[in-house]
Amino acid sequence: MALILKTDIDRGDDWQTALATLMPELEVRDWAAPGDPAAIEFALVWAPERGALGRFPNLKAIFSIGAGIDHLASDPNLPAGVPVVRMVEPGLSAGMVEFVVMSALYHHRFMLDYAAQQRDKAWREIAQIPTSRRRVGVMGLGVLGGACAAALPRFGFPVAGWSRTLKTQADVTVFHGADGLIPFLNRCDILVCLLPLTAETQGILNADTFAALPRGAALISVGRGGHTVEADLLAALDSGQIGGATLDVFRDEPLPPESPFWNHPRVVVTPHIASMTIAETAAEAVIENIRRVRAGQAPAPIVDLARGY
Ligand code: NDP
Ligand code: OXD
Repeated sequence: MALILKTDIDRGDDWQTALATLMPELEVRDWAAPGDPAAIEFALVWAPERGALGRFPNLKAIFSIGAGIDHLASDPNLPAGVPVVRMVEPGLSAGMVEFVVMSALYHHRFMLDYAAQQRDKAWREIAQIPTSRRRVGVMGLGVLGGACAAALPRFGFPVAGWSRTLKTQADVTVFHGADGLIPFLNRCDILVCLLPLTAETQGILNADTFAALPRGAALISVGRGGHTVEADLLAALDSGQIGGATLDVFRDEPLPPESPFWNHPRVVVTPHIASMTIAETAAEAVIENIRRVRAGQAPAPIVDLARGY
């Protein structure tokens, strides 16, 4: 029984160790040295080259190393009939909650203004407002968005969420579908995007969306770069319609040196690190799924490739 592993960051050893600890009989092969392709039953991958998974004729499941599966769904030659399983693991959720709460507090406490004041050596107090008057909205109430929407009320923020289908969640005002979008946006002083990238969500952070937010709202973009129409965001930042943004994901990654976001005074740029899969905890989810498949059960959660998430 062999698994082929492709990570994009230098985490190969973490995975090898974590998988070997839980299932010593699983042979983990490196992407660059797959050996006999017919022996590979499982793939654990991040951003494989298009068509490359087709090399393995006996694949029983494809595990995405990340929660997002757009890196797989965009492959027109993905092996047919092989379930694609997205990553749900506690380390990834915990990291995203940390990042989103930190970023919401950063904008709430005017830290962009204080960073500018520090550069100018200006000692000036900005009147503080309570979190109860700063409304946060989370686009996407799935595993990660739902966890963030659950954490934010603990700081006193009134929280709303928007999803494709109707959800219920304690302490969260819920909106859904196309009809729910504008009413949702109208009450977001801080907007968090944690949608998957699909045909429907591509370009969803655009001029119309920004115009529906209260003036001066902050954006925390942690889903995918393809959600944002970057020219529209720059225009909204420059006009003050968007007061500040934390951008972790971009259309082109790494963000090119010439991007205006790097030096924009109202933008915090991070290199797609809002949350990272932790091999130690994620290996448990992968091994549990391998056990399920070997027992004749379906792995979970399987992605609906037609829907895109
Ligand atoms: P889930 O699949 O659990 O949740 C997706 C949510 O988005 C669901 O609530 C879904 O609605 C909603 N949604 C999907 N399409 C639409 C639509 N057209 N309109 C409204 N709502 C929609 O995903 P996760 O929470 O696990 O992950 C979300 C994304 O976060 C990933 O796809 C990835 O792109 C990104 N990510 C970014 C990271 C980073 O470091 N920056 C790290 C990890 C993930 P419904 O509930 O009705 O199905
Ligand atoms: C993910 C990511 O999808 O890291 O998990 O972006």
